[in-house]
Amino acid sequence: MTEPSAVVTFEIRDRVALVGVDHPPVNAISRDVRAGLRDAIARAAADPGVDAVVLFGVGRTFPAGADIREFGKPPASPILFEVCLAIEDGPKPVVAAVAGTALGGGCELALAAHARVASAEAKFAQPEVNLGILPGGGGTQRLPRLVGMAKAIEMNASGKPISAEEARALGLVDEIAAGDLLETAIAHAKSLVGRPLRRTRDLPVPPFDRAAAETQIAAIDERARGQISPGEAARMTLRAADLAFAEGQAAEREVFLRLVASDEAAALRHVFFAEREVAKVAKCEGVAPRPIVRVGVVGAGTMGAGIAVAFADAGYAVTVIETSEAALAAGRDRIDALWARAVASGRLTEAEKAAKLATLALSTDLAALAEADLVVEAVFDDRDVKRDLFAQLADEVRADCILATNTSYLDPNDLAEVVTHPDRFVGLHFFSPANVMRLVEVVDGAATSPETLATALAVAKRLKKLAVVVGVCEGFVGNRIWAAFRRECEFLLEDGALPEAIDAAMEGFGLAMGPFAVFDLSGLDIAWSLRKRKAATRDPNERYVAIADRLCEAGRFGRKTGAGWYAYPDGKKTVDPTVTAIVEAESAVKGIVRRAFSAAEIVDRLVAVMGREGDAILAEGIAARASDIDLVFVNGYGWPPRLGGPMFQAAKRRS
Ligand code: 3H9
Repeated sequence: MTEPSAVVTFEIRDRVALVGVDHPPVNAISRDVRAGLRDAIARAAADPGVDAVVLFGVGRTFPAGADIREFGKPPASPILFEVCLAIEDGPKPVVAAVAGTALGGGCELALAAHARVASAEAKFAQPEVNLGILPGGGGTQRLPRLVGMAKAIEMNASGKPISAEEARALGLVDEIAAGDLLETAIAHAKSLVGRPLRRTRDLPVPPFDRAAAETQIAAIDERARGQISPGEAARMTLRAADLAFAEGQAAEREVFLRLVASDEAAALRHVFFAEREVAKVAKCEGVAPRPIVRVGVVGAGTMGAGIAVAFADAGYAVTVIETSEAALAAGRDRIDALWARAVASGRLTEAEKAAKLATLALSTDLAALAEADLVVEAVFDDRDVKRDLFAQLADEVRADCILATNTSYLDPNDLAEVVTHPDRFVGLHFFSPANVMRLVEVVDGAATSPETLATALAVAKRLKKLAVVVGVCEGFVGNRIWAAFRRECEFLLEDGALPEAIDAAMEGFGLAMGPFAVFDLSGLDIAWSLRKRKAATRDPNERYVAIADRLCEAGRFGRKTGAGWYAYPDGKKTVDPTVTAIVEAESAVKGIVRRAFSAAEIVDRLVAVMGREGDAILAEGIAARASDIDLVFVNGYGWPPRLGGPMFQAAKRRS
């Protein structure tokens, strides 16, 4: 027997050994936890004063999974499935007492116990697929034996949690504790003493419809859009029906080791830790956010309506301001339409929608914001319009009200000049549709106080958004890198690639839609008018590609005009020889000899340019970390998490 573990507690109460995992903050199952559990189980088995074991998590949660920081390093003994087997094989009943979140390896520990008692608010999930892997502690083989094949495939492939109540209905939980969880688990454990142990691995997989399971798996592959782990998790779960447990366990281990070493898993781990890091903002350390209850949204166009819905959905009291009754009515209709969509998809009932609309305050008078704690401006992206508005707002709102701009391209420091308290001024750059897109760039202006920034971050969290703090520069992080990317796409065009080849390369790389298809979807006219506005001040030595201008001059503004980088006969995207001719003619005008580009070359060039722009952003202090930039693209620009983001990809290519 080794020394008592620092991360696994052991106590005997009333002839029951209480084995607690004590590894804050989430009791992740590190090597020391695994060794501690193995030793504690052996100690309980050997002690004649112990009849049964209760396994629990010290503090707020049952283990929330294997320790992700160990992935990517050589496996350290004992490995999780050995610990699970030690629990299951032991001579004395082991009951898992589950509070909080039994996730991943934590759920697998519970599956290996002889019974499970949960608190009412406990949750169970196998979220390994979100990290590009599959359950590696026997979860693919034990779960179907307890909950049936269809549900086990769903849980292992989706990673979605189920409640304690659902777990009880499925047979995953034996008892929900009405009172104290540990006391209930102790009583449950005592009730099992002297009875044959119910070992999950010895249970047969309940009969199921194999054809339905295969259809389910095909749908999982389809939805995964190139991510391999969900399909792998589903298929390995299905094999539980065909293999003896030990064989299934060995097969699961083999796939686990392959997946954990994959590019997909490395990228998804990067995103996981990036999401934890992004919340750490040095300027706000130890700073308490202000309480925010009443929120004003000025402007109820597409952005403003989405922003108002996002705030109302998060429970804020929202007042929407427009310039006229007609504009207000149109804004209200837009908001109504967004909630109607939620009703159509079953996320909201008609009654809930009506209640939300009823609580929304609408006004054409800025004085209606006199008591607002926060006002978000989402009016036309024009400097004079916004400065006028903020100057007026500053007179109407309380002196402690936070003012936020949703500008995409204007300089927030310039806008802040007109307000009386620039320390209460911040950028909240939402992405469209604002009630759906997870990203918000929180723009930390020159005068923004730590308290204002901390409040903006707390608000974003309550909106369930992913907030990335950025500094002031044109386009902030996302649009600035996107502009560099767009420029490089156009250089490629002029140098010899065609739009469809660039799109195919980027889709092959993993983006859901190639850049030119995206340009067509969002429309080419706004960028065109921006280019025209800047034409007079453009550096004549700067390389300028006029192909997009030629398309716009021909009235090709993208999908909305039926033609752009592609033609859309009957709405179907089609390569258009007219575009090919325009592209080739522009190369000829510049005397460029067009050459062929391989898909790999296109991807490398585009990723490299994003990486370089990102490096410049980091050097200027506009973003705090490369991983923050990656989150901008994963959450605001449709980059699949399995690619890790442009900075991750650029670094990978450099190494
Ligand atoms: C697995 O189990 C594989 C097995 O099947 C097979 C193995 C062979 N490991 O999110 P938070 C850290 S795969 C290490 O802000 P919350 C996190 O980095 C795993 N560290 O808290 C952060 O650290 P810091 C399957 C972890 O309350 C701190 O804990 N499990 C782990 O908002 C707080 O995290 C999962 O995928 C971990 N497993 O949410 C669950 N988990 O303070 C992943 C967290 O230094 N975890 N940390 O930045 C979660 O989903 C959330 O963290 C959780 C808590 C819901 C638990």
